[in-house]
Amino acid sequence: MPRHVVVLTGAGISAESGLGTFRDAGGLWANHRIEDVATPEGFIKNPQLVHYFYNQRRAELQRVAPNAAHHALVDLEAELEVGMGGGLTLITQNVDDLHERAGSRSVLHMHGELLKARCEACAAVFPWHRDLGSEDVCIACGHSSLRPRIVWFGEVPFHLDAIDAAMARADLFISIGTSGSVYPAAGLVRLARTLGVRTVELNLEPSENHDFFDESHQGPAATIVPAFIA
Ligand code: BJW
Repeated sequence: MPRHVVVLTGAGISAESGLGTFRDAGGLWANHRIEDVATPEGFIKNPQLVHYFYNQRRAELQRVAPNAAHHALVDLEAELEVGMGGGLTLITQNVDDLHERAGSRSVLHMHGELLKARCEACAAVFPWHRDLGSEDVCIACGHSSLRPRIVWFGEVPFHLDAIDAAMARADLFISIGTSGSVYPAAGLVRLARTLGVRTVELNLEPSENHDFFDESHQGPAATIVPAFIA
């Protein structure tokens, strides 16, 4: 029985809650150009469009709830801590807060969080209270340069040191609901293999990294995650 488990989640775990993924048919990238809404250059070019995109996604987030896959990870966390004297490190690429709402206590949001904003002038981070626009002023320094606290392409993801530390002590790595197409997250399975860690993929279909996993289960997350963890 593993004691230290690292779980990496992607958009697929929130799909059955009602949030769209990125690369599936009809996903977010089917309707939006990545360069326009998910790069620093896009934000410089048209901040109102980027704010609109994230304001819409925040509105969607208010209408959804965690599903059985999010809840199963809470159970796993409790089981590892109480029963095994180990722990779970939950790394998510998702910017939604469904893991927290399910009850996960410690979540590493490597691509940022929809419900936070950051000042470009002084880097202060604020909880989101209402929709943002280009005219919004940073409370801490008075500059009007608030941006979503999201990691866009070309920016360095958050929590990389904590992720490396967790991988170094892991004895099981589980990847859930991610296409394995965005780095450095997509490289974690290869790191796990290098470290001799057992690797498991739980996804609707084989991901781009499918061949690197020791074990793979295909199906909707709300079904296969609770089944795997039980
Ligand atoms: C279900 C399901 C169900 C559906 N049940 N499953 C060439 C080679 C290597 C790297 C690069 C390269 N060129 C450029 C790069 C770097 C770049 C990158 O990786 N580009 C690739 C496109 C190649 N990466 C970056 O720029 C990153 N930064 C970086 O590298 O910094 C340099 C650095 C790193 C480390 C140290 C020092 C320096 C930053 C990446 C930022 C990604 N940001 C986004 C958008 C922002 C967040 C937001 O707006 O929400 O993050 S992109 C988007 O993709 C989002 C996601 O988090 C991310 C991953 O997507 P995810 O979660 O995998 O979703 P999908 O849609 O792709 O897949 C869903 C999966 O679920 C599918 O497989 C379905 O089958 C499945 N599914 N329903 C179970 N019900």
